[in-house]
Amino acid sequence: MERTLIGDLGKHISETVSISGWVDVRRDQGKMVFFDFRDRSGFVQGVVLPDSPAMEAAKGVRKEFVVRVEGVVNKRPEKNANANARNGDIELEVHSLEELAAADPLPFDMSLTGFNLDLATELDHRALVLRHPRIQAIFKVQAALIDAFREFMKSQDFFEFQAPTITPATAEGGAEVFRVDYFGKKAYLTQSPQLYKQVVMTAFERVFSVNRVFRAEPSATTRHLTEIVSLDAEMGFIGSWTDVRDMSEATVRHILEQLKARSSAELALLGAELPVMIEKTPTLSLTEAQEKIFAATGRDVRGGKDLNPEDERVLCEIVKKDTGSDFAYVYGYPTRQKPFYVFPNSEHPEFNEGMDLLCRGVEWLSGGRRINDYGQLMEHVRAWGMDPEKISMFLEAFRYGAPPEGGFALGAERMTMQILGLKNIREASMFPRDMHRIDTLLSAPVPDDATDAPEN
Ligand code: AMO
Repeated sequence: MERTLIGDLGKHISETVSISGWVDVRRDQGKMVFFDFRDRSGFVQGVVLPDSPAMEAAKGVRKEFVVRVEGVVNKRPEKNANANARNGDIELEVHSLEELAAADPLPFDMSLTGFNLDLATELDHRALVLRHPRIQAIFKVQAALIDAFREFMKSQDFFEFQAPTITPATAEGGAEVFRVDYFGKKAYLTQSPQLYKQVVMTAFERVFSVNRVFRAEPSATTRHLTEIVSLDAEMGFIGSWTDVRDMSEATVRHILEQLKARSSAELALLGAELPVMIEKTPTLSLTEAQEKIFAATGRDVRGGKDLNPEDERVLCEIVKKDTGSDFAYVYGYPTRQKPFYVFPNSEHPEFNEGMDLLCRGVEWLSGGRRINDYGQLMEHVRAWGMDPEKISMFLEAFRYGAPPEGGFALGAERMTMQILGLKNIREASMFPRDMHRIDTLLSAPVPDDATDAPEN
């Protein structure tokens, strides 16, 4: 008999069906055995009656056994129906139960209500924990978020390209970079597709990419990973950096709208509330932001090069109180603090036309206008002490005519974490990499002959 998905059983009342899935729960009640079966589409209760030919098999089946079950879909009597559960009004009367795979006893409680692990245990057991609906909900929301990004970019005529991971130079500068031994030569894992998206923009005008990028963050914070999914965009023929801001705002707005439309069940399961984006997201210069923080807290951060995490948190609170917005743009950072490609303001070249988007106290996005004039770019390359040879491909694109342009990047895990109110960004990464973990803890013994043990 062909497999019916559990989520579709409601359409098969009084029919004999075959389902396949896992045993989520097993309850023995007198001479009857009750199960909750689970597949990718949902849950259903199954009952094995005392005289059922499946009783013998049912006795040997425990949680997480993989089974094929045949039975009749019955409406549950009114008094036994559970209006809050999907399929709560039906039940499968089991006639045959075939074991497809056995399972060891679970190392912890995986039930809907009893599941409550600390983060370290959760990550140590990611392979198993991924089966839990709460954990699945996190990654379903993340997948919907990435889909929505892609769709919006395409709707705005952006071209998707694949950026390389192994690069000859670092785009973002700084020491936070993983070195690769590339046939005896030095190379790096990409920190950002920045230089590539700019190059591709000079041919395709509007481009985007969904990539993995790597940051050798030497600290263990709740908002940093060493491997992240970066949602990148770059666009030519802008009039001002505000065109980039507006495009990024429209992108985030679309993502939020799509999550509201498509992910309401997951958001409800996780008790998450989408952040509020008002009609025009407040935009402050760094100087204005610092003034506001000083006025509200008495903490004098004026003249600082950047906002620290505490400043970002306070600023978001101020903006929320004043405008109702959970979002705020901050622009105009000191030129020398940022990468060489960022465009300096024409009137005040000591400040650039780069921006960040903050939400609920955390940075979601960076971007802004870039230098497109070849001469100016070369001046910055020299002033930033970079080797033009190493970025010769990038420079060539600008030497032969590039329009005024800008772009932005969103961190998928940061967004997921903030939207869902997760306490730690590791919860928003299916297989998080941080200073101490590559699936298993790095302190775990490494075989003596391992030549590729991580150094970072
Ligand atoms: P930036 O370095 O700010 O900008 O990165 C863009 C966004 O990526 C996310 N992010 C991180 N998330 C988790 N852990 C990390 N270690 C981490 N680092 C960054 C954040 C951040 O806002 N080339 C520029 C983008 C541009 O100008 O287009 C860049 O990479 O959400």
